[in-house]
Amino acid sequence: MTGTPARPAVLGAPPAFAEPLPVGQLRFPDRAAYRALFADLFAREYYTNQGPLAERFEARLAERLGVRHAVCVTNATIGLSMVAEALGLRGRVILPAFTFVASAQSLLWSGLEPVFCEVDPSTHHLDFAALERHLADGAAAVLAVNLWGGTGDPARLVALADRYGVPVYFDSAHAFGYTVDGHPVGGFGRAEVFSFHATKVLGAGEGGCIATDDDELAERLRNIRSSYGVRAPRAVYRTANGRMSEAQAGIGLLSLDALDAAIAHNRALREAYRSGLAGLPGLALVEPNRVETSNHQYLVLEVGAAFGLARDALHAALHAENIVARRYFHPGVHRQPPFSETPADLPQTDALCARVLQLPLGARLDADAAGRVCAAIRRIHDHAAAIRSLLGERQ
Ligand code: T4K
Repeated sequence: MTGTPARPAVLGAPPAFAEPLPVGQLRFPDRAAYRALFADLFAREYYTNQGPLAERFEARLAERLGVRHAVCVTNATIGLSMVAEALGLRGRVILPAFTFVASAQSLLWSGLEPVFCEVDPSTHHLDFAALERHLADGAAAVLAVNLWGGTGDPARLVALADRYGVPVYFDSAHAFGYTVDGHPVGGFGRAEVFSFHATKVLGAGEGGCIATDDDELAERLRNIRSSYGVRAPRAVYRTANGRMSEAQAGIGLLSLDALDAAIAHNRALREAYRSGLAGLPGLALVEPNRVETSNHQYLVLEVGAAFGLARDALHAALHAENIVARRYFHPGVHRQPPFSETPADLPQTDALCARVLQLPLGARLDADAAGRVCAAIRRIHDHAAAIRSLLGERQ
């Protein structure tokens, strides 16, 4: 770690951090608990196929999410494809383009046609008027995405789609631990799919789960996943080998024990960022939309003209400080292959993709480090004119 340079690193000062500080600060379980877990796993010589850890993890997830079924899977992407298969979807599925590419890729693997819908720039979630226009054109389903510790209005969304007889399911990869309208996120629509990727608030190394209150859908999902864990056989057209291993489930259980502490840590960091960025023009901290309780897993900024630098210039200047901010999601999925061949016309999504920036958050960061990220941003702002001319000359 270096001292506090008066100038930003992009103009030649030493970087604010000696080592790269990534956005995803992984949480590792207590080492002793981790060793005991793996000692037990090796002693039992049972690695996968709905073992006791996977069973226990599913029961605890269902309880925490307030749903009848949590079906654990290898990762969220395969979970999304499994839901599409279990619902028997064919044809067009409406989803936002302001999402991680996996949301749309899950549809391609299922032979479905993504129809990209505008998002509301004030919520970052599906725009209801645009959604209704797409519903009127006909669709097999809506795949809504919960982002940034927040959600759209899931009850309103499901009620709107119901009027058109269209099922809704949710990509809730970001959404573990929220409550909205007095309910944990997990029970809205036909199913919700969570990710336990290493960078998520609840990590299992890799992994995910499908939450649903629908007994029949859950049985179909268990049959699609693999023969192990099936409670009642169902004739399914395609299977997915989407099992969760015992190692994943074990890490997931340890992470679940630490979840509330992780959320409290995130909340404290958010407050540190809020006070560190206070008064800086042109920067808005995105608040978790519509929820009563958030997991605060993503720290999202919107960069406006008053900051003095465009989002991409701030991104480059932060990288020079070893602050590895990310432009989630840039470009929008409609501008990524193969969709970029005939990109949908989504001006609100494009504008949003051009101004959002994620800052580091998570286990390795403390309030002091968050303060130093904010101080670096302040220095960058103070030298905006010099940085503009430097980056302009380079381009
Ligand atoms: N839907 C949505 C809305 C999603 O955001 C995602 C995934 C999915 C669906 C699909 O879920 P899964 O099928 O993955 O379960 C990351 C994550 O890989 C991805 O899970 C996440 N969303 C997306 C928003 O971000 P990358 O390519 O930017 O992540 P990556 O691996 O570069 O990690 C970010 C940073 O974290 C790295 O720069 C370094 C640090 N890191 C990461 C890992 C994995 C570490 O220090 N150690 C590690 O082990 O996509």
